[in-house]
Amino acid sequence: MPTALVTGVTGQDGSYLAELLLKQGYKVIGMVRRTSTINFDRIRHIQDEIEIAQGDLLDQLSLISILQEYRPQEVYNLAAQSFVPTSFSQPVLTGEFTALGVTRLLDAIRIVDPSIRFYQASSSEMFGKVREVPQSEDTPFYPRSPYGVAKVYGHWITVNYRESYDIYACSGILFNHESPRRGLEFVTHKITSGVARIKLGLSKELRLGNLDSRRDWGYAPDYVRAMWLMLQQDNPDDYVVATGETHSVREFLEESFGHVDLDWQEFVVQDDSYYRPAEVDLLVGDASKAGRQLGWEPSVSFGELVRLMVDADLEYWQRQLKRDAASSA
Ligand code: NAP
Ligand code: F7E
Repeated sequence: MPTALVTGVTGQDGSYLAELLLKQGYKVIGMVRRTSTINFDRIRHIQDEIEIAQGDLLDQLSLISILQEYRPQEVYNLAAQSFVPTSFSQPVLTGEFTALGVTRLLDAIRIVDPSIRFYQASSSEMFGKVREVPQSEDTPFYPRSPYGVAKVYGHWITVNYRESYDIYACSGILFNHESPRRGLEFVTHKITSGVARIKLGLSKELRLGNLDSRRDWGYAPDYVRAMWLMLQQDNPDDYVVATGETHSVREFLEESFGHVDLDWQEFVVQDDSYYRPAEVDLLVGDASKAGRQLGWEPSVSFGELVRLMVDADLEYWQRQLKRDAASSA
């Protein structure tokens, strides 16, 4: 039974990847950092099937110890400070987690067992002010946030360890991918949760920033499959993972409010506080290399993604309402 270590297992992608690896017959070690309150909401259903290991990307010795204890064959580095606005307010901490954390983990691999296969969660945010449309593995980077800058560092240090130490290290340049497990602060889940609350009479408005920016939005479970495929090839390489379609935040609003027969313009309030110091205006990926070499393709369309997220939020808030009614009865 192969062993895989997943950092960031409590996050959106970590939880879906852990499920996929369990299905493939792996022993899964999920690395979690110590918090005063346990935050296992996304992995509660598989908590008994995976092993939890305490570690932190800020602490090199904890990474070395985990590798020595569990001897994984594959390491997926999904942990990061992943919210772009927080990277503007906490740029140094973002660099520590999202940039230097990658070096700490790669160096732990080099010291403990350089035959470990390594996946780095790189991001389309590295393309930032895009140099070409669509963006592929050959598009030059121009990050527009401390998060994007940190991810560029993480990407190149992964390439550097591959070339310097012959480590099987891959960088997956993933475009935005979403699901009902997406953090509530990201625009897609903020919108679909807002739509559900408005439909059920729990909210009256939804405050948002820039509605013009365009993203290439896919479905997270599809994207973790690409991560796994990258580590099953003969040679390590870097891949763009995307749907190839781009939509504006405004189109996301039209689709999600439309799904519950509401007009978004009656509820959305534009709020300057959600604008960023520098914006990424347009992202759309060319995933043809992943298609050719990994046999990967997305399975969920933009419309399906929006509808499944709205439906999941409607179900969630209906359940909360029933619970509240039962407890007050
Ligand atoms: P997420 O939901 O924000 O999860 C991030 C994970 O990182 C959480 O489990 C978090 O743990 C953990 N973490 C943060 N700092 C840590 C530290 N110092 N030590 C150990 N763990 C730490 O992110 P996601 O959407 O699943 O994304 C996964 C990865 O892909 C991230 O690296 C992200 O930057 C990258 N990415 C995401 C997308 C996307 O569209 N989702 C696209 C491209 C790249 P806690 O639960 O303790 O906070
Ligand atoms: O913003 C606009 C905002 O925060 C998308 C992360 O997973 O994907 C994610 O980064 C767009 C931006 O995602 C609000 O200005 C408008 O243009 O959902 P987001 P992101 O910044 O694209 C990449 C690939 C990652 O790697 C990151 O880790 O939506 N927007 N109004 C808003 N965004 C938010 N969050 N909240 C608003 O109210």
